[in-house]
Amino acid sequence: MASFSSFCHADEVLNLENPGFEADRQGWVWGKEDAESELSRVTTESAYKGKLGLSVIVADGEQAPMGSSVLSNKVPVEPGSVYRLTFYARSNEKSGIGVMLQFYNEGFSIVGDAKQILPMEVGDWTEYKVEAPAPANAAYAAIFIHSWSRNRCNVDFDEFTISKVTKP
Ligand SMILES: [Ca+2]
Repeated sequence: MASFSSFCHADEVLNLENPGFEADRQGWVWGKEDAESELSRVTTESAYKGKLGLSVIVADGEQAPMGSSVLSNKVPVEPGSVYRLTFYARSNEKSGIGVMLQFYNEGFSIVGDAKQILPMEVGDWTEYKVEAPAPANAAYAAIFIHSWSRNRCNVDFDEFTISKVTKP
């Protein structure tokens, strides 16, 4: 059954599709308004590693009341286990945006989340980490990259991971 050695304490990296945007938008789902307004785009200028990364730009006065929204594919999780989201982000302007580790049940309804809100200041590439236990009714986890309505935003993202944290 378990092929995992009990002596192995390495965290288990889950199978996110296209976590560094090297395959453009493959595996990620754009919210309707974001797709229409092109707030989030895969560009060469927003790469931290490889050739491509995700750029989220919301200008002052942008007509995007829902804000930007990009969702990863859903990966299976085990209730009670702790999961860690990591990613790199660079804020080119003061920006109102956050990244969520979301948990879903078997019916794909959200049953919990943990947020990393980026500091509202200009900053170079920084690694961010968020950890949370999967709720008792969780079946999947996904990453949601979301700016708030009418907040100005200019942030680059790359190199997302979700890992199952193995406590020694
Ligand atoms: Ca990349």
